[in-house]
Amino acid sequence: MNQHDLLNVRHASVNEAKIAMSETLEKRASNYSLDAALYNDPHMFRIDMEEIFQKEWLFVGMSSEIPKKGDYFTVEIGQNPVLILRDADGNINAFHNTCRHRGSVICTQHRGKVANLVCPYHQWTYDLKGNLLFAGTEMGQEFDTKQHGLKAAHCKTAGGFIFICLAETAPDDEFHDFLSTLNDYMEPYDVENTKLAVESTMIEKANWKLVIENNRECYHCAGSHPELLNTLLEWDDTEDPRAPQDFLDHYNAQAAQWDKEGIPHKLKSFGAVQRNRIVRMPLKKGTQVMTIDGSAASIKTLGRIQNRELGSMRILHLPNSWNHMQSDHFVVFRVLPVSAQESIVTTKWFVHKDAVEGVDYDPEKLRRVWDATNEQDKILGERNQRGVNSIGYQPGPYSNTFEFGVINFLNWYSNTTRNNLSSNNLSSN
Ligand code: 3BY
Ligand code: FES
Ligand code: FE
Repeated sequence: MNQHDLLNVRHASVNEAKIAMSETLEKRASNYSLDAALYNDPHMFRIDMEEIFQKEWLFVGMSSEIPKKGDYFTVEIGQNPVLILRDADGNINAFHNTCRHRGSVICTQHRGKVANLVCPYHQWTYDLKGNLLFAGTEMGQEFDTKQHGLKAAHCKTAGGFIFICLAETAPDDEFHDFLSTLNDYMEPYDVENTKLAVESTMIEKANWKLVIENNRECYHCAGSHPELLNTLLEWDDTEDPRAPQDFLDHYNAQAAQWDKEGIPHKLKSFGAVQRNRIVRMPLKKGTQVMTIDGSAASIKTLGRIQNRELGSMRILHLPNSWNHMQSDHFVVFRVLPVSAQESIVTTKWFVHKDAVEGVDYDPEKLRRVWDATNEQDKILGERNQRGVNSIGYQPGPYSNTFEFGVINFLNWYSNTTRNNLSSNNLSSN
C-alpha cells in the first residue's frame, strides 16, 4: 500500500465515522442522554473537534488578563495551540501558535509578555500583529517575509469576554446579537479595571459533553453541593416554572432595586435552543456573593457597582463556558476537550484591579465555594463517564423540569454538528 492509498483508507474511515455520527444524531430521542459512542469513542471525539471546536466560537479568557501591549496567554483547542495577544494599539488578536518556518510552537508558556514573538527553534521573529519581521540571513534572496506572517484566528471581545473561532469563515447567525447584549450587561463591571486573582485548572476524566451536561442542571445540587447551596438558588432563571412565590417575591424586590441602579438583569437568550443566555438571578436572602457564609469576598466592589446584593449574573456560552458575575468578584469557567474521555476545566476569579491581596480580599475565601463545587462536579462527571462506558449503559431520560438546560445543550450540539457535517458533502458510497 503506498502513501496515497493509506490516505484514502483514512479518509474513507473518517467519512464513515461522520456518516455514523450524522445518523446517530438524526435518530436520537432529544430527551434522552446520548449513545455511549458519542461520549467515549475517539472517532466521534475527532468529529466533535472538527465540527464544533474547530468551527464554532469558543470562550477563551478575559481581556483584563492581558491588559498591556505584548501581554499574551495561550490555549490548546485540541491539537491546535493558539496565542491570544494584545497589540500596540490595544487590540486583542488570536493567532495560531505555530511558526511559519517549520511549525514549531512559538510561545511555550501559559501566559507572559513579549516585545516581539521570537520562535525558540530558529529565532524567526514576528511583531505583535503577527507580521514576520526577521527570518535571519539564510533564507535567500527570493524569500518574502510578507508571505510568512502568523495565521490569524477570528477573535472578538465583548464586555471583557474574548471569543475565538478557528474556522476559515466564522459563523455569524445570532452571535453578534449576543455580543452586543453582553457588552450592555457587562457595562457595570468595567472589566478593564479588574484583575485575575486566582486560577484553577482541573483535568476531568470525562467527555466534554458530560462536563457541560452536568453544569446545565441543578438536579444534582441538593445531593452534592452543600457549599454552593449556602448562596445559590436552584432555579435556572426568573421564568423557571419550578420557582415558588417566595422566590418570585425576593426576585421582584431585588430587581426593583437593580432597575433603579441601572443594573441589567432580564433574561436574554439567543438561538433557537439557548446557545447563549444571560440572566441575573438573586442569591439566597441575606447573602451577597458565593462565599461559604455569603458575606463579601472583596472590600472593593467592581466597576460602578455599589449594591452588594446583585445576585449573580449567569452567562452561558455553548459549547464551552458558564460564568457567575457578582458584586465584588466574578468567576469564569472554560471547558476544553483533551480526548474522548478527558477535559480541562479552567476556573478564574477576578476582583477589582486595585484590591490588594491579603488586605482587601483573601484568595482562600474567594475561591473556596467553587473549588469545592468543581471538585464535587469532577467526581460526578468521572463517575458518569465510567458508567457510560459500561456495556450495561443505555441512554436514559432527562427530566423536563430539572434538566431542560441539558436538553437545550444537546439540541444545540446535535443541530450544529449535523449542519456542519452536511456542509462537508458526505456521501454513503
Ligand atoms: O453553574 C451553576 O450555577 C450551577 C452549578 C451546578 C449546576 N449549575 C446550574
Ligand atoms: Fe520557527 Fe524554525 S520553526 S524559526
Ligand atoms: Fe454541579
